[in-house]
Amino acid sequence: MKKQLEDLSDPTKFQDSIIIDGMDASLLKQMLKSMILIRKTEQRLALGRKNRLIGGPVHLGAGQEAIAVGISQSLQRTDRVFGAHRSHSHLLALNPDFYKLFAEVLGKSTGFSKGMGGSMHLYDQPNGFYGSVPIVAGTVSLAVGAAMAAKLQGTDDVGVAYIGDGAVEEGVVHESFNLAKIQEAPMLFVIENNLFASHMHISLRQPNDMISRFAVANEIPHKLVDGNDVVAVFNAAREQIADMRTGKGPRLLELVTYRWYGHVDWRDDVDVGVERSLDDIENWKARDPIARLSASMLSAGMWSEAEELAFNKGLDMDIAEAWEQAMQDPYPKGSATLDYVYSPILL
Ligand SMILES: Cc1ncc(C[n+]2csc(CCOP(=O)(O)OP(=O)(O)O)c2C)c(N)n1
Ligand SMILES: [Mg+2]
Repeated sequence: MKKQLEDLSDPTKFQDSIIIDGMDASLLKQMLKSMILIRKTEQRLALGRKNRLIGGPVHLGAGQEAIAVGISQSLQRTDRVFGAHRSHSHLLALNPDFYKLFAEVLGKSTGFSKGMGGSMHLYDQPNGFYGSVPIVAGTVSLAVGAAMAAKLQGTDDVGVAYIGDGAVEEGVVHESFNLAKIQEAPMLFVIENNLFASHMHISLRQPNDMISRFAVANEIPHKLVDGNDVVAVFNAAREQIADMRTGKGPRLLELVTYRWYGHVDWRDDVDVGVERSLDDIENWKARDPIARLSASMLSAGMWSEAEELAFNKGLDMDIAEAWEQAMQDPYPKGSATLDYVYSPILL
């Protein structure tokens, strides 16, 4: 395999603090807190799955939080964001309501999709999250349609699709790149290149590890960034989204990252492929997007250990309370399937 990602895919690199010069302190705090909230929410989900309290599978994105958090700072509520099977972070970066996520994953009527969807069918349109589905690449063309609609409606809204390196192996993604370009749709293709699709490393699936080559093929301007550096993600996305809002057409952002857990559920030592060693996982944990931002802010005097301790403590309590509440919440009534899933109209 041709290795065009070079250092970005080497887990022993980029483990230090990140560059935050010129960044607004309150924005950095907001991004740090958002990443911690997503991490802790997913850790609670991991525990719920381990204890068999959650019935369906959960795909956790611990280690990848900087991507959704960095991008979402430049989004507005009327934008149209689409995810897939690993989308807790995509939703929580827009709406940090972990209680509604817990309720959804537990199948309760108070959840984001009224308990009818679970972890892989999330929906929060009022906050810009148009939906996620388990079908890999299943939402990408829908996102392009939503972006085209935003343009036709004369708004400055944009479409966003989070796409894995594995999803790019679905033909519809390439049709979507082409259509977005030919229509100059305000569409941001976010490639979360975590080097794996289920248990298979990218070297076993593709001749080249850099997904941005497909942007070149479709003449879509693109950027390739360290996905574990939230400031780098923020800056790249801000520039691209500003261009899209002023009618400059689609953009592609490739973020190189890694997931800490295995493909599905709470263990990191199952479904590992030949290339995923426990050493790699430890090295990638040292490239933790949260620890790197926290270290930079601590040394710049923008954040203190006491502040971090107090924030973590308060959040742990809120998460524990939300989990207990969601556990006690009711399941949907049987009639909910006709109200929200199947049409009650018999043709
Ligand atoms: C159309 C389709 N094919 C296969 C699967 C099984 N599947 C679920 S996730 C996944 C891997 C996806 O990899 P990637 O897009 O890189 O996302 P990641 O899991 O790394 O976040 C596969 C093959 C599926 N859900 N849908
Ligand atoms: Mg992947």
